[in-house]
Amino acid sequence: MNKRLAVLALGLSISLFSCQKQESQLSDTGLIPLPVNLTNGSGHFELAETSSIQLVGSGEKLSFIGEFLASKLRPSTGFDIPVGTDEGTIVLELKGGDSASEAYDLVISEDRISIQASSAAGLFYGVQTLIQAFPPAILETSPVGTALTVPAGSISDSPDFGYRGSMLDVARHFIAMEDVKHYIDLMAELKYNVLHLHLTDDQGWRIEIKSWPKLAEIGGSTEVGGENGGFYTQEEYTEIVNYAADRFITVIPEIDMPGHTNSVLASYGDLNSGINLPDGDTKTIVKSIEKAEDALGGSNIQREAAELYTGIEVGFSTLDTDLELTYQFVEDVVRELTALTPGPYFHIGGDESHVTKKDDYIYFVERVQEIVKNYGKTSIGWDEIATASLLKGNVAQFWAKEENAKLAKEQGNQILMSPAKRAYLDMQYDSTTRIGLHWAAYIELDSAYLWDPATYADGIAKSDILGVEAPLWTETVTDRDDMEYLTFPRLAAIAEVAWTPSSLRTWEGFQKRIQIQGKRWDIQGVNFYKSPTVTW
Ligand code: TNX
Repeated sequence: MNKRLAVLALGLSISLFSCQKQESQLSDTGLIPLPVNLTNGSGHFELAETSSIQLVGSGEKLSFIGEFLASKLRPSTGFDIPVGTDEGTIVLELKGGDSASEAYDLVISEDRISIQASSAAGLFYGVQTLIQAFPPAILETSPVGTALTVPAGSISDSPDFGYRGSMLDVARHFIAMEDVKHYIDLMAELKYNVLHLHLTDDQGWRIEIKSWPKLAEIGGSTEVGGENGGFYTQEEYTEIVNYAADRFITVIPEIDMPGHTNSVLASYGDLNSGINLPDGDTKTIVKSIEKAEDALGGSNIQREAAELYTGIEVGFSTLDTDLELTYQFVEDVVRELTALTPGPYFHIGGDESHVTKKDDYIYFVERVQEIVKNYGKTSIGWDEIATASLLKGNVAQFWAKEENAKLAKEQGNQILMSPAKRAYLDMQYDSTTRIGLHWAAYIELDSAYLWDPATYADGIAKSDILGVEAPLWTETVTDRDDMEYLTFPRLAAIAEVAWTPSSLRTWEGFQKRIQIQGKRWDIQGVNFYKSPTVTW
């Protein structure tokens, strides 16, 4: 053997040897949220021309999940990956048992992968974990030409909180249906199960209401900054609800009231008891009718529509809580929207009603809760609603005031945790972030990750908590790029806060795994923030 050949052979054997030694472990594949139990095995499973998916059990959802997995494995492998009931190499089994459980078991051996769950949701989460356990290249949209393998091992997993949500404010800037679907896909990968749509605010009304058509036509016509806005027809809303449901995500619609209602008051003058005085910019000031009458010497004030509002101030508008028509309006909206919404919840807003008198606010919230209940749904509202007397089972969404969370707890109601200082996706990462607000905090990735819902608020224990939700307010968010930039990677951090018990979570562990998640987002073209707290 000549010298060059010998060196080459040596090099080859070293690299072969190190290849074997470095075979990655299941625990190193960058799983987010971190599974509760994971055991590494030896060897790996490799996708091949002969790979197929076998469905065991029954139901429409089962075949959807099988096809969903196949659709993720086909493009990058170029293999057929048929789905059926014949014996296959990847077995998805829907067992009998607790259909409310979101748990799953995933076992990967050299020649077979098995995912078992007693609910379709659990099976879907097992599938999401399996996809993450492959190298990021599995997400490529054309054949990669290299072996795609997953390390052997087993996982037994279930979530810490049953409500794992994110909110999109589609009111300040309208978010097109295709972008909402895209967001749902990215949420599903992280095992979120609730999408809260903030459908209305001062700057826009985004859902068609057939009995009050001007809400969408006029109230939906603009957005922050004065561009054209938009709204979802009832058919489009249903399409979003169904798209989310296929991915085991429940949509919760929010109609924010009695404050944050300028778009309503601009659509129907009959609902507007204030006089609206533009104060030099586009801001509308609403005053009570009595005050206006006083000021004008008791003359009869004509109700007239407010001006559309395109700024970002909060807290200046209110529905008239003494006006019967207000409750007719609320009931019509609740009736139409609950009929389109299969999930158990209806969000009534209730935040920052700074120009509603306290007693009026309480009266309004209590009356609206009854309306929602009459249509078979449970109300959720921002934490201020706990100043009213809450119906049994209703939920207060904590965002700012611990006193309000405590009021809810004292009434025996549960709390949804969205502390603005940790979970608000619209907060800037630091003072240089090109978009976002910072009234609550700057939220770097570690800050979004390093908190525990069960100890965050004094006096609020784990048993008081329904779950966790990360809201994206969109005052500064104008398109998909902006949405992705503020949301990722923090949405992954909050996913783990909601899914993985805090005793199992470490920042160092998350740092390593999120780096791999970044490779997945790169392949998917997601414009995520390259936080300096991570080596990407
Ligand atoms: C507060 S959070 C609001 C929203 C704003 C958000 C901006 C809450 C219930 N109300 O109206 O969009 O701050 O961060």
